[in-house]
Amino acid sequence: MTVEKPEENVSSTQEPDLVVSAPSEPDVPKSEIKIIRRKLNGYVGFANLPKQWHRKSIRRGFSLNLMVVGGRGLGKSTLINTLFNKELYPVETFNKPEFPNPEDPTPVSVETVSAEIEENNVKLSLTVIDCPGFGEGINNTDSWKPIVDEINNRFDMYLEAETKINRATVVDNRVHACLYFIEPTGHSLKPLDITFMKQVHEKVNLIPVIAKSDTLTEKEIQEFKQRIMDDITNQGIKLFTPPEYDNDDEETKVASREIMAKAPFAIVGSTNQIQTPDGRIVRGRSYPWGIIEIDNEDHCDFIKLRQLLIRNFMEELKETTANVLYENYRTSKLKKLGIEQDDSVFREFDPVLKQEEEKQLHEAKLANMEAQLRSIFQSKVSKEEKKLQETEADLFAKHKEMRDKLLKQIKLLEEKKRELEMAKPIHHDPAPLPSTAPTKTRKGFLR
Ligand SMILES: Nc1nc2c(ncn2[C@@H]2O[C@H](COP(=O)(O)OP(=O)(O)OP(=O)(O)O)[C@@H](O)[C@H]2O)c(=O)[nH]1
Ligand SMILES: [Mg+2]
Repeated sequence: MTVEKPEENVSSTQEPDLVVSAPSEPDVPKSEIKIIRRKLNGYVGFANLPKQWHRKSIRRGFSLNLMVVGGRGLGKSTLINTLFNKELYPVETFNKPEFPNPEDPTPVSVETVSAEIEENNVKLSLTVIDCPGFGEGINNTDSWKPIVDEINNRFDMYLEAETKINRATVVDNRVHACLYFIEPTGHSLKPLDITFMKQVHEKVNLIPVIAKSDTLTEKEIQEFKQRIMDDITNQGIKLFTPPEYDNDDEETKVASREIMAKAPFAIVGSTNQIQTPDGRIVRGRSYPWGIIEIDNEDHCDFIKLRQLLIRNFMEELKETTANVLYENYRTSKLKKLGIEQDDSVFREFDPVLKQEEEKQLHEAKLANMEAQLRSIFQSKVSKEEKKLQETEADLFAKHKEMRDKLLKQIKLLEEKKRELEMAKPIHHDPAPLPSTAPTKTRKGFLR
């Protein structure tokens, strides 16, 4: 077993890019927060991450889905064979009529070829999506439709797989790049070229190439390229452009600009090995006037196209497909289905705002509690009041009853008294009654 030796000298030999944010001060705007780059005191281990990534990538392997579109016999299959240095397509031109009958065109179809290729233990699972029949009819106005359908279907399949509960086995069948073959007429783009590119440029990484550029002179190629690019710009057609990152070194930036300066790539395809006059064995095409070398940058743009597709930007092609093209498709598709995203859910977390929200929530809760208590108190008070009123009425009734009773008794007693006085016999009393006021009164009373 091999044990990786910790690179103890990391801190002394190179400065790891550890980014530490200064403790955040509440009133300092984000842009003014200082970023401090610190040297590590010892080996931590994350410098090993690229190695881990590398091992994982090797284990998993890579994949690319490449679409080729262009008129019949423009060298699409040959270019694929040349790019991957493998006979993915048996070149079977002999069986095909040179000039297909435009009266009876075969409808545009989609043919897929897959191959597992390996280079220095790195596996690439390659899928080539060919669209035979494109541009072969008299009326080609709808030639692009089956191709756009194919791109959309692949997006739909991915969207469906992605929305399933089990997403462990989502296979990426999306089209990562589309090589569009322009006929080497030397004039300018045809209406079908423009229509096709306009239909697909927002769904796929579009890479136009000038097919069989060995049929044009160097000067013709330059002029043709210029006219094509003018048309592309005027029509607002977007071509794949590798993104530039701030931390890219100058060399990478220059290389990427050099590659893109060659668009549309003037290519020549051939898997034939031929011998040059100086004795070298090269892939190329031989003519009475000389040899065109495929892998020679002075002869054609094949090398630059290969750098773009395979050596430098394959991952960028896939990332742009996933993060830009597919995302746009997905958003507009879901919108059409009436599914809108509630962005407030993803609102950035702001502690001040959060605190304010919590305060408001708390205050509302308090107010609610207060209202509840007040209503309970009110109902208790009115209950007591009612009770008191009832007792008062009761007392009043009792009082009235007693008074009535008493009045009745008084009446009875007075009546009895009168009766008694009436019943008293009248006789002359020899002793005269004292002449006092009460007697007078009594006399009067009796009268
Ligand atoms: N001069 C020249 N001929 C080429 C080039 N590439 C391919 N050819 C030839 O063109 C013919 C057609 O090539 P293919 O690769 O079969 O073309 P294709 O576009 O796949 O054709 P279809 O699949 O029928 O549409 C073959 O005879 C090739 O040898 C090239 O760059 N220059
Ligand atoms: Mg072919």
